[in-house]
Order: sequence, then structure tokens, then C-alpha cells
Amino acid sequence: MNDVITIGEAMIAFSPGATGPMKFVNQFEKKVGGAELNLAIGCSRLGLNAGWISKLGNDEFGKYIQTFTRGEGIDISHVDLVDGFPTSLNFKEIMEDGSVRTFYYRDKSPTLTMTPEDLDESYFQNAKILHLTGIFPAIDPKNMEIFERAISLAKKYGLKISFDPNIRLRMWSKEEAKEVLSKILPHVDILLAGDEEMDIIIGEKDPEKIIERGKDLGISFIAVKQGDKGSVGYYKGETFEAAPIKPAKVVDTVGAGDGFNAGVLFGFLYNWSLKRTLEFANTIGSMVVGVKGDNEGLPYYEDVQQRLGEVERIER
Ligand code: KDG
Repeated sequence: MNDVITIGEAMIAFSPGATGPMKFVNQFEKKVGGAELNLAIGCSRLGLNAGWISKLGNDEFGKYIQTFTRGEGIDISHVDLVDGFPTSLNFKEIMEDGSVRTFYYRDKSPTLTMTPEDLDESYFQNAKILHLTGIFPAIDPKNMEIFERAISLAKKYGLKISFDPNIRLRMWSKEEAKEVLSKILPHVDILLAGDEEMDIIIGEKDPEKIIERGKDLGISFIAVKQGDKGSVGYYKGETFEAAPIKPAKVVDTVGAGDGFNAGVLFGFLYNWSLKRTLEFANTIGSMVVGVKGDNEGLPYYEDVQQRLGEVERIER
């Protein structure tokens, strides 16, 4: 039984060997990225069972991602390699202060070959949470047909639907994102959204107002991510504002939101208090930004406990 299943594209992420403008960087390290896959890795490292539904190119990069994800303990039984569609790529630019720009090469994404019929009903029967993000419909608005079937299967089998808008403005406009993503919100049980993203979708970035609107839509767990300002959450009638956890150093901010999401889903599944869940998730986000790569900084459960001072860290 998978605790969490997710649908989305992964890609080779070329990480720069030096900080500064990308056009002057001469060496890149081959890594793996993709918001939904990062979430699955984050969950798996915490000890949850995570499954990923996707397609990769039938090429060296696709095979590498397959091997990498298998090594992370992700269930890739629903990931296929397809001919004629190369595995997508991205190149990252990282500045001295840790701020990042990502340049995508994903126009012929292997996930364009996915159809609603690719979703295996029995996979939904054996899972607890379905995690979706706004990146998948940004690749092709037709992917909403896949989401519609996924949502209806999730409802049929009692899965909670978790959603992160993950708005990527290199992929679509604010108007397009708003039109498509606002259709997903009424189906969501667990909302994991940035304040700026909610401003695009519902025209509100004040967490209190987002929570009010989320409650009206019937969303039961709401977490509003505010970057280095921490997060605000709502669950079972309670609202909590979790202070930010200052990272030791900001090396690469990409993937922090996915790590936060993994922390929330973990706390949700273990029925933790809202306070504990948000503090745990904030801690994970702060750990991710200290490591270069989209998922290399995602911690194991004991790492978070050590960071929180709950267990002793033995160095040697
Ligand atoms: O959330 C992090 C991801 O955005 C990153 O790993 C890869 O840019 C990416 C994407 O579109 O999934």
C-alpha cells in the first residue's frame, strides 16, 4: 500500500559548477529534478511509501532517472519509458545569495504521451493520498483530463487529494494558471500553497484570507508557505503560525517547497497536531536550501529529529 502517489514529470537537472550568470558557467553536474518526484523522494526518506506515475524518454537520461528513483525507494511500477520523446532537461543558474533561475528544455515532454486511460484503478485502491501540482497541467492543459480521472478515482477510493499550485511562470501566464488551477481547488483536501501563488489564483495573499477562502471551498488542511517568513496553517478549526527556521546557509532554494510538502503529508498521516506538523515541515524546508540540488537536501526522519534537538547527533 502506498501512503502517497503522485503524477508528474521528472527531468535531468543540470546544476551549475559555479555561481553567477548561467551563460558564463562552463561545467554542470547531472542531477534529477521535478516537483512531484521531489515530493515522493521527501516522503520516502521520511519513511513513507511513495509511488510515482509518469513517463520518461526511452533514452540514457530516462534510464538514469529510473535507476535513481528506484534507489530512493520510490514505487516506479507506473513509470514507463517511451520512444520518440526525449527526457526533459533543465539548467539552473545559482547566484551567490542562493537565488535561482531555471531554464527548461521540456517542450517535447514524454508525459505528453500520457492519457487518462494510463491511470490504473487498482493503484488508487491501494493508496492514501494523491498529490497533484500545477506543473503537470502547465506542460499541457490537456493534462487536466488526466487530473479529472485521477481526482474521480481518488474520490471513489477515499484518497485525500493534496495540491501544490507550483506555478511556473516560464511555462504559462498568470491568467492561464489562474483559469486552470482554480478548477482544481474545490476538489482539494490538503492545500500546500505559496502566498504569491494564491494571489494569482484567488487574488489573496494574506494567509488569513486564503484560509477563509479555502474553508469556503471545503478544504480541510491548509498550509500557506511564506518562504523565509515561515508558514501559516489551518486544520480542524485551529490556525497556527509557524515561525521560520533559519537555515545555516542558503545554497540552493529549489525543492524547499516540495520538502515542506513531504513534512506536512507525514504529519497529516501520523495525525500530528497542526503545530508539530508545520514546525516539522518548516524544518525540512530550511534543511533543503542548505544543499545544492533539487532533492539532495531532503532529510531522513532522524535528520529532522536531530535538527529539532529531539535526538542526539553523534558525529564520530
Ligand atoms: O519544485 C522544484 C521543481 O520545480 C524542480 O525540481 C524542477 O523546475 C522543476 C519542475 O518544473 O518540476
